[in-house]
Amino acid sequence: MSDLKDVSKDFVEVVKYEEREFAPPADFVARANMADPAVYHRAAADPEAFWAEQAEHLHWFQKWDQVLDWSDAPHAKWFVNGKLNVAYNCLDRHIEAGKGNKVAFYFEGEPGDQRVITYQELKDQVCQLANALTELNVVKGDRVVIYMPMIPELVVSLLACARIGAPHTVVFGGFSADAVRDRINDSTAEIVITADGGFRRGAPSGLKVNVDEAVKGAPTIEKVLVYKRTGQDVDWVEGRDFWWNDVVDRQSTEHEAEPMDSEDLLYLLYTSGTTGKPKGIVHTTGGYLVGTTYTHRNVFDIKDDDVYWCAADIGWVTGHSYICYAPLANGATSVMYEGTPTYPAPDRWWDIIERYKVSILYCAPTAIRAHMKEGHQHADKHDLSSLRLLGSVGEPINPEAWMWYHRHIGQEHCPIVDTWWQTETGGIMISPVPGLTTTKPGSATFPLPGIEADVVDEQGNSVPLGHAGFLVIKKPWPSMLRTLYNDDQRYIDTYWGKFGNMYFAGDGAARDEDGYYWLLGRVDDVMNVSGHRLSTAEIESALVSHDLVAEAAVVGQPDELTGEAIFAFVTLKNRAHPGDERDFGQELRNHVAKKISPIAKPKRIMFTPDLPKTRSGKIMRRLLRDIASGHALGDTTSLANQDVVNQIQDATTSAAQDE
Ligand code: 7RM
Repeated sequence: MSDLKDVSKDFVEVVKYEEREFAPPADFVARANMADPAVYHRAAADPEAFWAEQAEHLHWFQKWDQVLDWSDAPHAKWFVNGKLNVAYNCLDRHIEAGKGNKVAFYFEGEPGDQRVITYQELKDQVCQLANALTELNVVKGDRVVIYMPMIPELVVSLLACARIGAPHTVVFGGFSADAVRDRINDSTAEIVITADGGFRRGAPSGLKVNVDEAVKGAPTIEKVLVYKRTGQDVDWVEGRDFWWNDVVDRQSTEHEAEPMDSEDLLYLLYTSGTTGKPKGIVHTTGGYLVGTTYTHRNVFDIKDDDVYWCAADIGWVTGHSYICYAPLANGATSVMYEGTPTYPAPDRWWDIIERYKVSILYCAPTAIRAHMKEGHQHADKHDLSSLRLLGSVGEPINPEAWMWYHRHIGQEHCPIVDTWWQTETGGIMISPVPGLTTTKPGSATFPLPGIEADVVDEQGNSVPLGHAGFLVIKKPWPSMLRTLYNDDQRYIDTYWGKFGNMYFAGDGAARDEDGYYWLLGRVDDVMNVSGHRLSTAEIESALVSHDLVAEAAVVGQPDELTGEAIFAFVTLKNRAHPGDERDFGQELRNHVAKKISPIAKPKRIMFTPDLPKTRSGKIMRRLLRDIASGHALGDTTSLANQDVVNQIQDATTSAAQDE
C-alpha cells in the first residue's frame, strides 16, 4: 500500500461545477420513516442505546446481555449471548403476524416467465430445502457453496442455509470454474448448490459445467445439488450429483429454525483485495441483521405497500443485504429479475417498473449510464409514476448520470439516495436519509445516524472541510465484518494497520464546505469496473499465468460507461513468438476470462518491452495510472529505466489517436 493514489485533484474536478441542491419533497417528508433530525445527535450521544433500539425490531429467541463487546478490538461482538435465527426473522414471524399471503417476490425470468411467491410459499420451500440439506448430511457450521442464476431458488438456498446454521458462500454466476474451485478450497465446503444453467442475453449459459470443472480440483466436495433451470444437457456423476426435484420436492414443509448465537457465522463472501488472493469476508448473525434491516427501513423508507426492486445480483453483497436478508426481514414485497437490463429491448427495466408498479428502485451507476446511452425515449414510453424513491450503489455516481436519473426516471419528484458502503461494512454507511437530507448530485452526503466517519491525512488527523484524504470509520458498527476467513492477520493489517484505532476503507473522500462527503474512488490497488470490485494483482497474476507472458502491470483508466476500464501493460518472454499482436491480445483476454471472469478482461492491452520500475525493482503503477488517464506525470526520479516511460507514453498517445 505504499503506492496510494492521490485523489485530491479528482475532488476539485467534481465539486467545482456542482451547485445544485435538492431538498426532500414535502409530501415525502410528511410520511417518512425517519423524519426527526435529532436522530443524528441521539445516535452519536449513545450509540449502544441507539443500536439496541434498532435490534428491538427483530425477533430474538433470547435477548442479548451486552450490546457491544469491543474489549478485543478490532474484533467486535455485538448483542452478546443473544439468540436468533435469520430465516425465522425473514419468514416465520411475518406469517405468525398474519402476513403469509403477502407477496415476498414478483419474480421475472429473462425469457419472460413469471412467478409470484408469497411469504408462506417461500417459507415452505425454505423448510423443504433445509430438510433436504439435513438429509444430505449438512449440519450447523458446515460451509455451503452456492453458484446459481438469479432465480428464487437462490434466495431459498441462502435462507435454508441460515435456517440450519450452515454458512453459505455465494459465487457470482458470472465467475469462472477457477473462481468456484478457489472458493470451495478456501472454505473447505463439502457441498455445492447450483443449477444446470441460467439465461443471459437470450441464451442459456452453463453453470453445472463449471462446477464439474471446479470440483476436479476441489477434493472436499462430496455432493452437488442441481436445480433444473434451462433444461440444457449436463454431465452427471452418480452418487455425487442430485437433482433438486428428486431430493427437495418430496420433503416436509415443516422445519424448526435452529437458534443461532448472535456471533455465529452467517456467511462468507469473497471479494477482491490488493493481492491476487480474494478475501473471505466474515459476517455473523445478529449484528448483520440489525444493521441491514435498520438501513433498509430508513434509507429506503420502506412501507408495507411498497414494491421494492434492487436490481443487483445476489452474487454481490448488495444482493445479499438488500435483495435477500433486509427486505425479507422487514417484510417487504420485492421484484426479482434474472437477466440483462436491456434484453430483449432497451426498455426492459421500464416495462418491469410499469407492470409491477415498482415504487423504489435501487441500482448501480453503470446501469444508469448504460440506459442513458440508449436514450430516455425508452423510459418515456412507460408509466413510471409508481416510483417514489431511487437509489444508487457500487461506485461514485457522476452528477450527469444523477441528473438523468432524477429527470427521466424519477420525473423530478423522487429523492435519490446515493449509498456508500462495502462488502466489509455489510450495510449502507454513508447516504442521504430521504426524508431529512438535502442532496447534491454526486455526493453520498453524510454518514447515517449511528455511524461515525471521518476524512483524515496520512497521520490520521482529520482534514479541514474542502480537502481530500482517506475515508475512515471511527466506531464499530453492528454489520461490520468480523475478520477474514482463515486470515485474521490480514484482517488486522488491511483495515486497522494504517491508523490503529480506525477502520480504513481503502477509499479516498473529501468534504465540501457544507460537510458533504464526496467519494473519490479507491486509493489502493483495487479497481471498480461497472461497480465490480477487481484487484489489479489478481488480473496481473492471471496474465502472467499465460506461457508467453513475462510480466504484467494492470491499472484502472477512467471510462465514461464503466467508471474505470482495465488497462494492462504486458511484457512477453524473451523468445516468445505471439504472432499477430491483435490476435494474441484477444487470446490473453480470453485467458483472463477463463481464470477469473469475463468481467475481468482488460479493455486495452499494451505490449511493451519493459515496465517502469524503481531501482529496487518495484513496478511503478502510479506512473502507468497517470499515463493511462492522460495526467501529467508526477515525480519520476526514482525510476531506474526512464526510456521505457517515454516509449509507453508515445505508444499510448498514438493508440488513443487511432481509436
Ligand atoms: C456495495 C459495494 C465497495 C467499493 C467501495 C467504493 C465503491 C460503493 C459507492 C462507492 C462511491 C458509492 N460493495 N462504492 N458504493 N463509491 N459512491 N455510493 O459496492 O465491496 O463491492 O465495493 O465500491 O470504492 O470501497 S463492494
